[in-house]
Amino acid sequence: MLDSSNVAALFARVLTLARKGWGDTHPNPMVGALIVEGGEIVAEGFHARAGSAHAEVAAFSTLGRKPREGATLFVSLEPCSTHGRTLPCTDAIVESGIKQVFVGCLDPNPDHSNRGLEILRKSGVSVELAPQNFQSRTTRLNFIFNHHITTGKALVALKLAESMNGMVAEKRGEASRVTGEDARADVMKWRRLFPSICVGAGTVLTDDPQLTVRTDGQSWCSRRIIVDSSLSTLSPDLSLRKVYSDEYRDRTVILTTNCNRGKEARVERAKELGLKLIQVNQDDRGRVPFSTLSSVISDLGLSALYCEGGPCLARSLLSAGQIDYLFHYQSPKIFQQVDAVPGPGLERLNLREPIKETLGEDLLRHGFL
Ligand code: AOF
Ligand code: ZN
Repeated sequence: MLDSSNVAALFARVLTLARKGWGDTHPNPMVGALIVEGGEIVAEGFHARAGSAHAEVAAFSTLGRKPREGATLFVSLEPCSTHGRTLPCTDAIVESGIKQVFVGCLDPNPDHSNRGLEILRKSGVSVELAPQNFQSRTTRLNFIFNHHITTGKALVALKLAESMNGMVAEKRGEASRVTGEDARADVMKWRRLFPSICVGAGTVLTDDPQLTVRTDGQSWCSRRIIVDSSLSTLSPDLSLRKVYSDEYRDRTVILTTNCNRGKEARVERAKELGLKLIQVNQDDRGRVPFSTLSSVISDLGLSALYCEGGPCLARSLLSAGQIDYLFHYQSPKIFQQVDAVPGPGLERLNLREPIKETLGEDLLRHGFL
């Protein structure tokens, strides 16, 4: 018999297994599963990418035989009950003969929610949901999937770091370090999770960022979206920016207006470089309307976008009501120079389901807007 401390430890383990799919499972959720026999874990699995085996099936195939009588399955998400890219996990569980299943949280997918539990129970399987605090943590892990599957829209997140007095840079036109080492490592973690990343033209001109993830000697790049209404980042007198010339240049998409007047040479340069341009109807100020961002991301087949500033992009997105999720890094530094650049005043924004973390000397609060 499993007591409550065993159950808690096994739930913690399935969550760790689920996280192995971090950033690789879109548009699917991260899911972990394990099989226990006689109080011991005998097999583990996780969902590695959409189209590949679901976590439960991965655990069964690691086991490589029928589970013994009295075996228990732990899975971080309610087992699916329909035929999607893969067969229903509820079938696999019933066929395996397992009679006890612990489930981390319900699947918000309207096709599955509660259905998986019902099917299992009707088939004589005892099903238990995790304690409420664990359900909340497990649900939160898949905040991108949850938003996408319930709204049908891509989740748009904004990341911005501000000094204690609400500045985003010490001096206009110069890249400055607002946060420390730990906060920057944290940004890498979120970049790795999101299937696409976005910056405005100003950031590309000033910082020439790569927007890649560099950890443990490995490098990785999501789809890079550059919002540049006038294609200023492709001005012929400008040296080629890294996002247009590095090894991941085919991952870069430039979002601009469909009005080519005055920027013919820049459009030509984009074509010569083989860069992908997405041209949308301009707004009354001749700019890319931010209301198009979420649908542009969805049209690219992506479920979420991580916007990394700068302050102009942040301000425009916030005032257009386009941000679903905010990552607000707060540094204890104070930028007092007269030419310090003020942020959009994130402090005043209330977040739903906020999470607060300490990262070295900085703070991060993140949550839904
Ligand atoms: C599970 N275990 O490991 C995952 C589940 O297209 P498919 O067949 O991959 O199905 C995707 C749906 O299945 C997805 O929307 C979500 O509801 C569920 N994901 N379910 O039992 C898993 N990844
Ligand atoms: Zn499944």
